[in-house]
Amino acid sequence: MFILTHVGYNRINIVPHGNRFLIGNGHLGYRGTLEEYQASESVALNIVGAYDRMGEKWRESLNAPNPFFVTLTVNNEYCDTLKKSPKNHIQRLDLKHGLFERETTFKNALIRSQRFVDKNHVENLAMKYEFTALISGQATLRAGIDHDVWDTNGPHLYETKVYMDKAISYVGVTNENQYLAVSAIIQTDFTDHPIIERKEGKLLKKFSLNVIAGQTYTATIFADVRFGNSSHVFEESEKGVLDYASKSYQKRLAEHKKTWNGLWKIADVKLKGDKDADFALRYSIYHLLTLSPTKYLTSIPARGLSGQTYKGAIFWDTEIFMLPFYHLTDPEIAKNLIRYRIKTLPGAKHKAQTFGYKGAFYAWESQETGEEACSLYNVSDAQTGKPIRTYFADKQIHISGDVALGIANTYERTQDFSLLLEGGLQVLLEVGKFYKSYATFDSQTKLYHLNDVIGPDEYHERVNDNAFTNYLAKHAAQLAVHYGHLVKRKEPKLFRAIMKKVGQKSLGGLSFFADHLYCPLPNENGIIEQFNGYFQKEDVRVETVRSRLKTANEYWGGALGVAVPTRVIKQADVVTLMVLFPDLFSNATKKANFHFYEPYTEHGSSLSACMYGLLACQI
Ligand code: IFM
Repeated sequence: MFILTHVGYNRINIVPHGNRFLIGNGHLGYRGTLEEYQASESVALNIVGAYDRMGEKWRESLNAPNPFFVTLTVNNEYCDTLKKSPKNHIQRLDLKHGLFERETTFKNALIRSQRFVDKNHVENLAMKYEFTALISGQATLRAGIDHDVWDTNGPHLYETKVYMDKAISYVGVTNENQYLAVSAIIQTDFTDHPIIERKEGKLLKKFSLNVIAGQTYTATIFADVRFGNSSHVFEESEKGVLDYASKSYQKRLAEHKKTWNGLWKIADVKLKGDKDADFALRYSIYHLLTLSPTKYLTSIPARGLSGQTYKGAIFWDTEIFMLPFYHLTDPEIAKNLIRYRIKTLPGAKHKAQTFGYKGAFYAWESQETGEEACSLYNVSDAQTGKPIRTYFADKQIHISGDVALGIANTYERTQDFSLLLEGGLQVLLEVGKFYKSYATFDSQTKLYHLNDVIGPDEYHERVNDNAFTNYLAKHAAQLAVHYGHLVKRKEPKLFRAIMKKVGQKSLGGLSFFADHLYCPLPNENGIIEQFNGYFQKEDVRVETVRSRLKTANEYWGGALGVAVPTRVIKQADVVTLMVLFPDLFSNATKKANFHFYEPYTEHGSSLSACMYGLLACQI
């Protein structure tokens, strides 16, 4: 099954359906909203790699003005879900072809629309909007660009110019002096003498037409979105939309579908015997296919292309949770995701320096340059609204190891040696250097420790020797040594040049570090302690901790959260370690840890159940 369908209309679904019916092409994401929706309904056309900061607020990804805004009245009766309850409503997402469709019946008209974000032309999107008159009379259709954009921490865009020529275009400048241009061409199959209307943040063409009951009228909209540091983005966008609209909607759609068919030929997985699981898996694959960046050197934000939640930033989610999919389906995409980390190495080095360390400390939340985008006060108190200091940016040091693992796994999958030569090895060495500089050496035991960290379980901050982090850091240092020797053997001259860049004479120091970094072993019950002192925490289960909440949205972590004094954890931690390094642990150890940690796990992140699932499969 490739179709997600929802029948019936309820305003309660406006926001969740925006996410569920999302379409995208790795560069642009368009939420599954209806044409009559506006900022208050969280309409968003999200652009990957485009960010802006408004004043002291969080720097976040940009939502572009919406080129698919359409409203309709027939005989002065609104055909608009926000103003009139529809008689019927069906919304569909065709996963096979990245297509959104709606069909809504009002008293006076039946509206059908279909849209796609073009997989072959990443700056373009197209929509066919048609209505069948159910009564003869007078219709008014308004279509165009809605530039009253929904922002979490905006406003980000200030109008610099609007153009009304062959195309209608809106050009805005951001707080950071970047330009964003959206151009749209509206073609209709009815007599077309529109009036230009500018009101309430919209740039519209108003079409008035006499309609006959039973007849269908179609408007096709082609759009182009550009972002860049010069106002020339307008010319690019105008030219872009003219080129794009030079082929018919059907032709563009056919080409788009062909590309999607090709992607599914490689990526589809069928589960026999469980229809729901089969669909859920396919639905996840669909989202991964909408996310692959093909043209620009960007990566994949944690919330995909759905909007500004998590600031459009890139987390460890990409390397650990998504990259394996691209290894299997599209190694070129996988390599680009790695190249993004190579490109952002200067940001990681800068962060390490800022925090007083050496090497590369990757941003917990990374944007286009790799500078840290994670705020020091990332959550707020549910009762008082006051900001709570979180240490994600400062202490979640496993991010650098996640990047290192991503590089090594991608190299192993692709055997593309250029990845190592063109920055991959340098990143590995800088990551090793970072961990060594972070670690404390105990001269009595001759062991290194990684103190004051946060593991994947974010509820326990500033802990010592988090097992996941230590094993990963050890492995990262081993990778640097291993690939260092490989490059030295194959390309000695280049190896010397890379070592010079990193400021290291030999691999001996990293090798010693890897051999002497403390990694906790299973105890007599086969359990690896999540961090030093975890077993001493209060032994209560998730439900008990939940019952202690005073407010529904209260944060369980931070300094005072309900989970902090207990064994209750946010997400898979030791379990993730075992999934990533399956050969290091026996099946009995995996089983013991699965059963030990699961009752303590809140699964407060979508990164949790999947790891338990994977470990269950291994077991
Ligand atoms: O990276 C995750 C983190 O592990 C848990 N909080 C949300 C982040 C983004 O998905």
